[in-house]
Parts: sequence; C-alpha cells; structure tokens
Amino acid sequence: MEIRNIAIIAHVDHGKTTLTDAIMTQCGHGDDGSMDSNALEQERGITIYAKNTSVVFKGTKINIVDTPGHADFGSEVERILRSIDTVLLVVDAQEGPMPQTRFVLKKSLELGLKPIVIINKIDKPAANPTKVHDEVLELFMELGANDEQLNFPVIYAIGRQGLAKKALTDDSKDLTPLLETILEHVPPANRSATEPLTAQVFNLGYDNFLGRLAICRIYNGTLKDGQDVWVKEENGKTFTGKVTKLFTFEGKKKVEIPQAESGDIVTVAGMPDIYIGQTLTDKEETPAMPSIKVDEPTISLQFLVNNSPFAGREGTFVTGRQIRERLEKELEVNVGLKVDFNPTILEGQSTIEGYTVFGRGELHVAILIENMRREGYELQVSQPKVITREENGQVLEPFEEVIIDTPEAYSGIIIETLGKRKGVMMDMKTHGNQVRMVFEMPTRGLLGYRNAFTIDTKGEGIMSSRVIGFKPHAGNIEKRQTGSMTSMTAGKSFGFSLWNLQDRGRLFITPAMEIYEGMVIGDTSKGDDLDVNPCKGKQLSNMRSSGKDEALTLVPPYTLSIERGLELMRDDEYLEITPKNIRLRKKFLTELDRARARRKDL
Ligand SMILES: Nc1nc2c(ncn2[C@@H]2O[C@H](COP(=O)(O)OP(=O)(O)OP(=O)(O)O)[C@@H](O)[C@H]2O)c(=O)[nH]1
Ligand SMILES: [Mg+2]
Repeated sequence: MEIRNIAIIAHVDHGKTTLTDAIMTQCGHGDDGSMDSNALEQERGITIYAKNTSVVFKGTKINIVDTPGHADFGSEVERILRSIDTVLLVVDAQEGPMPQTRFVLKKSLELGLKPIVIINKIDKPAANPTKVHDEVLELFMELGANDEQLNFPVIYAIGRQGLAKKALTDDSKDLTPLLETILEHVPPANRSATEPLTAQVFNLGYDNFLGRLAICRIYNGTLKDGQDVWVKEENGKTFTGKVTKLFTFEGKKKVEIPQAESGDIVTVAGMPDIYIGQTLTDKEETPAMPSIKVDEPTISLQFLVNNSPFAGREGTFVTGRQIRERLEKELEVNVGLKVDFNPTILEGQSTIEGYTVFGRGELHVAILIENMRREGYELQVSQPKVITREENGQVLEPFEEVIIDTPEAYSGIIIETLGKRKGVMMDMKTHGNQVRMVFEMPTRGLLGYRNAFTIDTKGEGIMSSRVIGFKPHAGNIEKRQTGSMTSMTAGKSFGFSLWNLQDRGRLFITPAMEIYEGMVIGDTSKGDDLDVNPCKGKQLSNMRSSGKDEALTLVPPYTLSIERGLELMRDDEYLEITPKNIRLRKKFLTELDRARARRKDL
C-alpha cells in the first residue's frame, strides 16, 4: 500500500481536531472517539499532546498527526514537522492568520515542506474566505516561501460538518475534495524496503506494561518485531536495544504487526532509554539522522514540598522524592520541559525541599501541575519568573508578539495597560467596530495579564501571543495594582466577616472554609497588603434586633484555579496545590516574620 504522511497545523482553535475527527469518521474510524482523548483536553477543549492516527482512502494509507495550536505547546509541533512530508495548514475563515499560524508555517517552510492550505469554518457569519486567502498568500511571501511553496492548493472547509471543497462555489457533501488533494499533492513516502534500516523517533509515549514507547518514522529499510537495533545520536552517542513489540496505527488504535517498511509511522516498545531525535539502524555504520532541535523554555518556577499548616492532609504523594520521581517521569515525554534537580531551596531559617522547573509558558506548567494534582500529588509552587539570558554583557529576555481582537470601545484601556507593561504597538486595523491590534512586548509584561484582559474587555476580547525571541531587557515593570488580603488567624471562615471584607476587594474563599494564619483569602482593590480576620463571628447582641441576618448577601467568590493562582500570586507567596484545594499563602505565615523578611530586603 502507498503511504502519505501529513501533519495538521494551525493557530489554536482553528479547527484541526474537528477536521481530523471528521476525516476519521468518513474513513470508517468513527468509533475511535475524538483525537482530543485526554481528560484535560476534553475539559478545556484544546489539544495538549500531538497524536497520530491513520486512515485508508482509495487504497492509500494516510498517516496524520494532529498537533496542538496553543503557543505553549509549540515544542510538540516542531518535532512532528520533521517526521512528515506535507502539512495541512488550517486557517479560520474569519480570524485569518494568527501568531501561531505564522510560527508553524515558518517552521514548515524552513523545512522545505509544501503546505496545503485549508480555509476552515467558512460557515461563520463573519467569514471572509477570499480575504483570508489573500492574507495567507501575503504571509507565505513575507516568510520567504519559494515559488513551489507559494503555489499552494487551497481547500475551503466546514470541518464541523465534514465538508470540503476546491472552489467556494462548488457543491460538496463530504471531505472527498480534501482527501483527493492529499493524494495528489503529498509525495508518496519512500517504500524502498531493501536499504539499511533508518528510522527516527519523533514522539514518545508510555504504557504501564510496556514502558516507554517510541513513535518513529521509518525512512529506509524494514523494522521487525524482535529485531536488535543500534540507537544513534548525531553527536556520536550509540547504544543497542531490542524491539519487543511493534505497532502500526489503524485509526487511533495501535495494532501489533510483525514488521513495517520504510515510509510508515510505527510505535516501538522495548527500549527504556530511547529519546526524541535518535535514529534506529540495523547496521553499525549507518549514520544517525540530524537531531531534532526544540526551542528553549521561557519561564521557571519552583516545585516545593508543601509545608503549609495543612501539609499532608489532602495529598497521597507529598514527599520531595515522590515529586522528584514524578518530574523525572514527565521529562520522558514532555519535551519542552526542563528540571533542575538541585534539591533544596532556602527560605528564611528553614529549608524546603524542591526543584526548579523550566517551561514554555504558564499554560504548559499549569497543565503539568493539574495532572499531578489529579494523580494525588500535593505541592506548592513559587511565582513563575521569566528566564533571562546574558549576551555580550547585555541582559536579554523573551519577547512575544501579541494579537488582540476586541470591540473598539476597549482599545483605549488595552493600549494604556499594555503600554505600562512595556508593550509597543506594531499595527492597528479597524473592521467595523472591531479592532485588531498587534503588540510586541516582554513575556514578563504579559505574565498575569490575561485575567485583567478578560475583565477589561468584558469577555469580548480575544488575545493570543507567542514568543518571538530574546531581546534586550525592557526595564522595570509596575504590575498588579492590587494587594493581598491575608488571614491573621486560623479557624473556620464566617459569612459575617466575609460580608464585611468583601467591600475591600475580591475574595477567594467561601464561608465555613478552613483557614490558616498567613493564607491569602483575597486581594484588595486599594493595592495595599491587608491583614484581616475572616473567622470573626457577629456579636450576638446586635443580631436579634436587626433581623437582617438573611440579608447578608455574599458576592460569589473568585475561586482560585491553578492558572488564576499563577497569575495572581506575588513574589512573597506560594500557591499550595492539593488534590482537593488550591490555596494562596504567604511564604512567611506570621506578620512578624513577614516584617522581618521585609526589613532584610531593604
Ligand atoms: N463554525 C465552525 N466552528 C467550527 C468548525 N470546526 C470546528 N469548529 C469549532 O471550533 C472550536 C475549536 O475546534 P478544534 O477542532 O478543537 O480546534 P483545534 O484547532 O483542534 O484547537 P487546538 O488543538 O486547541 O489548537 C470548537 O468549538 C469547534 O466546534 C467549523 O467548520 N465551523
Ligand atoms: Mg486540536
């Protein structure tokens, strides 16, 4: 059977997974379920992990990799591009090219791939496929596409209805025009099974029984179950291993096979130390393929053993060793992640065991923490910091391109706020009463801004960003104008005291919650740190006469999630995460210790 290998790439939410699911359904794999199979993916409606599937259309096998569109998971996409022959670039017919569209297209063009462009969601009321087509063409030119690449085929689609067409005026009832274009346009994978074996690992998986799995593209020769292989790296490192199981994809399912030939994408078990970029060969002299480079992390934070007064109450895995082992396991599959296992972090008089974790953004790290807490881990983390670098005596920091679509009425406040956060406006276009603004700003200025953005635009604004590189440090940034409301007592929170406190700011807690001294229960609108008592009951004497007890209406709390916590937290705070709760706390729990620490800082 002939084979075609493709990846589907786009900006977040432009419809990759919906389209991949529709392809699977129309090729007889509807029972496999959505490509977004992970629990967190389903809850959030985004793809987090790149995944393979395989369908047969008109007697040809099409291997497809569905990739995540969120910029934090860009490292997933980069290496996938090395394993396929063509990309389907999906672009929303209303939004047009967005930051991640540019990033994934740039990487594809650099690798010499010739994309197929899919202008998707043409059913949207404000869709403008013709204009978006022009914008995509412009983007190709801007990114230096060669003539062959510029001559890309275009498909118009409604992924959600499983429809694709070659011209907007065509009638269509399914995805056949897209699948046909794939067969015509994507070069058949090399099927020469006789040459010496060369296969490269581009993704990792894990199986409780089989251990680490390597997902490889076979470039030459034949790979067999039970075969002894050399595993090689470009830098010369070589070791031997044995294939103990070999799988091919049928739909999303892995199916065991005795052997696979060049051109195919397979999953290999049996080598616990195998890693992305390594080459499998059957002859010692066969050279390794060029390694796969992944972009560097941009933020770092500490993962610490929980030492709050509630430590160990709610988690199953709480020790430093357990956290360490979990992080080591994560490193096996999470390519954008790095960890410094230097084990202790000093905090005042005491030491807390912990490690420094480096990630590609707040969401990247938040997903890891969320997974850990669901597995029963308990820990606390420090405020995420941007990673800086020194070059020729100059400090550099990561910068991002930010695209904002918002009703015009909110553009003023956004320009003002981003200006304070060192954002520089690069472009501004108005369509009707909508504005699209493009900014360049340090990642540091963006940290903690998403939440304010939602509030400033009353939920109507859309913001997306991606790292464009390291640039000279932009100087000091004045951030949150709010302060923390910290409990000065331990006990159970009382509705009455919360009712009194809610005028001073926004509360994170509800009545009848267990509180400890030093726990941050809200933020203050005035901007000062405030020590409060949320556990104070009402004096019984005034209660009866007033008769207004039922009238104590509490504003719904601003419940902390991991992402909200990471955004809100300040340098002198930790975010405590357990399977049951997320709490914000001061590093120093008593006011006296905080005062001491402040004095030391001066
Ligand atoms: N109007 C319209 N909406 C669509 C269409 N295709 C997908 N959507 C919606 O767009 C949203 C995002 O779809 P996904 O398929 O998850 O997008 P994605 O590109 O895989 O997103 P990430 O993997 O997170 O980058 C969902 O709410 C879909 O229902 C379409 O053809 N028309
Ligand atoms: Mg997706």
